[in-house]
Amino acid sequence: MKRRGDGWIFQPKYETMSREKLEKLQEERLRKIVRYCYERIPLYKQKFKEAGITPDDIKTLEDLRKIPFTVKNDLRDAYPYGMLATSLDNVLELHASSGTTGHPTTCAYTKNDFEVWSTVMARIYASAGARKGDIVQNAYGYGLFTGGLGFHYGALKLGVAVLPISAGETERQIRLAKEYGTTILTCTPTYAAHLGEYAREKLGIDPEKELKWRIGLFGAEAWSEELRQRIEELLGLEAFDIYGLSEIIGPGVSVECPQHNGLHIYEDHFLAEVIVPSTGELVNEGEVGELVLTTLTREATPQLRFRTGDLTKLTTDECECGRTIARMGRVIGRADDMLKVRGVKFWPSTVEHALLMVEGVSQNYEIVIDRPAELDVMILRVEPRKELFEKVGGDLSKLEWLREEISNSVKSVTMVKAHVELVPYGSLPRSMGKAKRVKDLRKEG
Ligand code: DLL
Repeated sequence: MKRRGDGWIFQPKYETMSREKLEKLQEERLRKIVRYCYERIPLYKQKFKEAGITPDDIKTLEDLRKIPFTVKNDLRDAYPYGMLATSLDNVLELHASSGTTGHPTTCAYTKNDFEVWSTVMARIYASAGARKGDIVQNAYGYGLFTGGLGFHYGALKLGVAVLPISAGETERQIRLAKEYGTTILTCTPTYAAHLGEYAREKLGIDPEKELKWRIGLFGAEAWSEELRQRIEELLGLEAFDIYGLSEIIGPGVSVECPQHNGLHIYEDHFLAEVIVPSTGELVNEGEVGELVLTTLTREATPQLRFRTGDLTKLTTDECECGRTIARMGRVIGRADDMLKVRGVKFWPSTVEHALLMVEGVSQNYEIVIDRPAELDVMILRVEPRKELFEKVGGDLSKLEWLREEISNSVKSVTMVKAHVELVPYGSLPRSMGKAKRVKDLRKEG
């Protein structure tokens, strides 16, 4: 995949302002939002009281550290309207984020929140090189999931056409992509890979030659650099990593520029810190920890020091694209998704990295952790690439060498010896949204 590098900057005023000016702006906004939250949301008043502080104690960016963290459970306890900072008359849209546990939290938007959301999403499209004349095929799910509407509003703001197809109906996705000549694909990375496979294998369409997709904006789940390469090969487009979460804004917190060297955070709206999860202390710049975000401009459901659970690192080093805003690294995973097998800790994305480094392995895999007796076992079910599977006539016993290579790669990267099972190409479930690749049978009893 050739990098095109034609990304541009939608709002240079905010994306390239000097760090000094930016910090001044953040400080002003911080003082304002802190008072706003304190006066309007009982939970914050109570947290401030417990910490022995008032909004007057928060004057500089350093003072932020005095504010207690907000965690997902705070939002769940306040469901449905306890975290709302404005009266319902000012709310234009409500989203309920269900998360994996099923306890919902509310994310609400005022008119101004829409303006912010659509603007940061327009910045994201521009960063990847979207221009008037482009057509976005928005294959994120529409509905309470924030992906579909977030990408929709951003396209409208930028003035590019959007095909609101939502997730699923894979054959129709490819057909419409061809008929309408859509140029930008937005969906989860897992679904992007599936679309590529499906087009090639079921419909005999080579997306690189027969479709016009040139940009992909993929996020909502952790994915590896190796998967990016696979997707770019399968679809013939340039793939950008985009990050966000419902509680903060939806998609729109950060995105890669054409340098593909970290995701630029829109720091005029979202103040980022990285902490050691166990102690809450700040890590040094460049060290991995849990991302904590404060919304500087959100009106309906603002958050102070919200613990995202996502592990990443931050850098404020200058980027060649000209943006001065900080960059976060690709998200490794969520603190609560970390796997612990026989005492060794690692993330599913590390397993993906180890798997996809092996030539001949497809991006379709499943991680099963079990404890049949005393010891944990990690079983990896992996599909070989289609060409290879067909070459051996579907006889997986002829791919013993591949099984061994996978096992060695995973062992050297995670330090855990996995039991690798090769399974027929096409046999594992394909996902249209956020993939569930890990089955921890220890937890299921
Ligand atoms: O997934 C927002 C989004 C939609 C982002 C579309 C990008 C594209 P939630 O459903 O609230 O919101 O889930 C948020 O998803 O805390 C991360 O754990 C994970 N996540 C989101 N983007 C990425 C990414 C949307 N680029 C949760 N890499 C977050 C890794 C991601 N994980």
